[in-house]
Amino acid sequence: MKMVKKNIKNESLSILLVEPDFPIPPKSKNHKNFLPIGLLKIGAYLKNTRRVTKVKLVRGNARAGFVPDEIWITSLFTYWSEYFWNSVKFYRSAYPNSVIRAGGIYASLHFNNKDFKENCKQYSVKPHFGIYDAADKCPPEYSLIPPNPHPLNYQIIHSTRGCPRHCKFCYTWKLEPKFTSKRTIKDEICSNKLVFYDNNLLTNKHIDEFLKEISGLKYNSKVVRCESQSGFDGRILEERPELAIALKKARFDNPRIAWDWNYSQWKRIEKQIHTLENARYPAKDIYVFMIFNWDIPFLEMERKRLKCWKWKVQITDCRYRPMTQLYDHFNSRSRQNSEDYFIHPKWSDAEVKQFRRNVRKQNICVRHGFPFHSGLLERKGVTKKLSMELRDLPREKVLQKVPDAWFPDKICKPPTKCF
Ligand code: B12
Ligand code: SF4
Repeated sequence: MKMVKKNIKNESLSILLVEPDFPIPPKSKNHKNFLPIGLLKIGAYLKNTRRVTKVKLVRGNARAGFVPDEIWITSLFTYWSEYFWNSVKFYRSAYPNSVIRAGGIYASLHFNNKDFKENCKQYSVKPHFGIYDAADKCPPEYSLIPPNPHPLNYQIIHSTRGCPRHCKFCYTWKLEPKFTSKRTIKDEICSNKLVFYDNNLLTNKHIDEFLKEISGLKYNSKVVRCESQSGFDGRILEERPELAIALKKARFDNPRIAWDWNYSQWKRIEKQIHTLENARYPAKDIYVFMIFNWDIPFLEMERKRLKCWKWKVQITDCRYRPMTQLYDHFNSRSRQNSEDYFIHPKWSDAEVKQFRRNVRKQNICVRHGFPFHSGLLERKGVTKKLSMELRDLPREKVLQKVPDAWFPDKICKPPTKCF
């Protein structure tokens, strides 16, 4: 690839921001889990830069309608690298003379990787490592997002960057080596719903005054509600149970904690759940993150699942992929092998899928307060009356009436045999 034309200092610039065509269902594009928030911050920064006269965001691979001087492509999960490279190829061929810059999670985690560097050279891409400091300070420019398929009814906040802990399966402390905390966010508020993308919110150095500020925040004369996409650090909740009450007062919904390690830790997890319950969070609104397809084998994970059933809390199952895994063609409906997606040496494809199914069915039971799950009944749509009748029947009777009834309270190995 020949060298691209260099921009001359003081020349005005038009910039295209690109979110690759990640496998996000179109209807979820504006969902709180899938917003190219890094690009929105960069967009805000560029719009305030005098030399930049035009900034446009494209989601996917499509021509811009003008020839951009620079194209800034973001990246996300390492196992979505192929979508990133497809965008690079598309934009390099559409605009052979534009400068292409790349950043985001995959570009940062593979920044020093030989293949990554060679590909950057081949397509004449300038990679960037980690946070883009000047942009990170800017509130995201939400106006860059078209209001389709539905308008945004939330805003994303980072109150901290980095994490003081160094868990071995986590890359946050590599991506964000510097730990920073904000004391206040009141000047950033532009919505009644705040979604926090902090890695570990409770480690905010000013957490007490921070939560106090949020509990008093209003937007358009209405209170704000909050959610943290990452879990609350259970060790901090154990040491400072009053923080659970402060979170509730700050109107944090659906609190999540993590149980990434062994079954033997259940007493601590139980205590953390009780701390949240004591702060008036109903058990079914509490979520426990669990990493699976990892060092802890299937049967131990099942024992962890049974504990969550006993506590009547929901599970957020997180399938592990190592950083070196550059693709993920996981399909819950078919039999697959390690060529399709990463399968941990202690796990099998059938176990990965069985565990996921068990968690999904169990979560439905927890949410609806039902003692068993049935796909047949779910498809038919059960009347309230029948569901109340079935709820009170002994197990054998339920199985006579509902042959596919699945009870969460037993270890359930693949394929479907339970013992
Ligand atoms: C919030 C979050 C989520 C949210 C939202 C994700 C999202 N859309 O960003 C949700 C809940 C959906 C999520 C889910 C998962 N997540 Co997550 N998540 C995060 C978290 C905590 C923050 C991401 C964030 O703040 N983005 C916000 C923006 C501002 O940051 P940014 O995109 O990096 O952009 C900045 C820079 O990168 C740079 N930049 C970005 N683009 C560009 C482009 C150019 C040209 C330049 C110059 C600069 C630049 O500038 C920006 C401003 O500073 C990160 C940890 C982290 N600290 O990154 C983990 C993280 C990304 N998640 C991770 C994982 C593993 C997951 C899950 C797979 C967990 C699981 N097993 O279920 C799932 C995946 C679900 C799926 N659909 O596949 C891993 C990814 C590891 C990997 N291999 O890629 C991370 C790194 C955490 C970890 N455990 O190490 N996650
Ligand atoms: S506490 Fe959470 S965010 Fe921090 S290193 Fe561990 S897993 Fe990552």
